Amino acid sequence: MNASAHIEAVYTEICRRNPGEGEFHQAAAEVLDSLKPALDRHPEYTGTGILERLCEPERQLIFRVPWVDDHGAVRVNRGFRVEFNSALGPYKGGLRFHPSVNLGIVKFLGFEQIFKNALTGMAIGGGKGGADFDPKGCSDGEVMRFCQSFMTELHRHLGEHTDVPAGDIGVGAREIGYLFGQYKRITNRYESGVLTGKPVGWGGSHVRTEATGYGAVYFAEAMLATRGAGFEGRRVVVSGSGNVAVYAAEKVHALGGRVIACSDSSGYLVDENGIDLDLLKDIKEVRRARISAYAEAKPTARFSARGTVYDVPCDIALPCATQNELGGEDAVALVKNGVRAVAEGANMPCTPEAVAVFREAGVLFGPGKAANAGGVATSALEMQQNAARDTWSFEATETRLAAVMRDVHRQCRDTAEAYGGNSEDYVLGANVAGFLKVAQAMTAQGVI
Ligand code: NDP
Ligand code: 2IT
Repeated sequence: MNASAHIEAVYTEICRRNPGEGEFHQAAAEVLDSLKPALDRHPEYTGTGILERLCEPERQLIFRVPWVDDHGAVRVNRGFRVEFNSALGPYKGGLRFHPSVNLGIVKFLGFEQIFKNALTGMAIGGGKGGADFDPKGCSDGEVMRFCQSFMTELHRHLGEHTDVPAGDIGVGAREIGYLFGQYKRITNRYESGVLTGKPVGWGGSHVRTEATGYGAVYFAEAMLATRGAGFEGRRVVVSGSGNVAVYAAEKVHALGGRVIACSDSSGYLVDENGIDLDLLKDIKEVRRARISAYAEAKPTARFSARGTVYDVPCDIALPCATQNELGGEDAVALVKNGVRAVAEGANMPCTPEAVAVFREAGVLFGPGKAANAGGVATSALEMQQNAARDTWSFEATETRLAAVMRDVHRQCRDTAEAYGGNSEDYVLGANVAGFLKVAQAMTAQGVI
């Protein structure tokens, strides 16, 4: 079978075998569409079921999570962990707590994670998990009881050499703390490396909180540098106002750019003076409130519940909220307003239509599996520190993160050049570079 027919057959089988999992189909199509030149050059991967095995998770767990709310009512959520691929190391990837979570979303995230983790050059496989639990409006006690129930089931599948979760949407240091406490209690083991994103002070790594956002900006900086440009004096729009968005904005400001807009699921905020990050952090991290509170506190800012953050003219856009949040029309608006670069801090925030618009217009586009790899890379640095019972300084850790992001950027360009002839095709470069590392390891480990 030739490469195109093979890819087509694998994709058809994914859709047949995983009905209704639209996000997983989308993520798989995005990777498969890039792989023809890799399969043409490596025919050995066509006859050995590499693609078929890559697209079928090694293990998928779905479990009941019962918990008692503050009114004494029993609530039931659904928990997931998809252990997708362990060719390069223990399953590694975050947990997402959001009402929209379902198996297809966890699978798309786990699939992306395989290639992202490969690009980091660290010894980590791919996995993802979560629950359709909505922490918004829950008390700390409710979140703790939920996390304890979630871990009561999940603990048997985890381990520092087996599967190492971390945060994602709705899961930050508070949740990781509760999850770790319950794991320790059930197993009677202080196994630091079983979860990453722990608070600094008892096993967490400096820079993990900042890493995804900082890393996305380093990646965008590297892309811009290839065209002799940078962040200095640039108008930047960031979507979301969570962990990734806030620290992306912080690094943009450190590099001399100005973040003039951000958002949450209730609307978007424009502050032409540059978003005041101390105020934003207080609203989102301390008060856990909505961004509309920012406009109430700052008369220079404007909050809008209608339209999107991408309507705001900018030079650089950093989508840092969630999947498929930036569609074709948003991309057209960005291009019309002169956007030069887009780097995905979130996982798959740009729809295929949006990516096509950027490609057509020659806009630099950094796909999430490359641009947001700094978070999981720093998780791997946390695992290294835990294994050595060591703590590195903020500066030393950030230097490592910056080096990883430069290397991911270089791999994307070199691979895109070698397999497609256009070094600016970061989508092709990221997909092929990640795929080749995993395929080599899978081949060496036999049919498993
Ligand atoms: P947070 O929960 O800290 O923040 C998420 C932000 O996105 C919030 O502002 C939230 O708004 C917004 N958002 C979430 N879901 C939706 C939705 N359905 N519609 C509109 N807005 C939404 O999550 P993170 O910052 O950690 O994650 C953001 C993205 O980055 C995700 O795609 C995640 O997978 C990805 N990522 C995260 C990494 C990490 O280290 N945390 C690493 C790599 C990627 P609201 O509060 O109103 O819900
Ligand atoms: O999407 C991601 O890379 C994450 N949510 C971080 C995963 C991790 O293990 O740090």
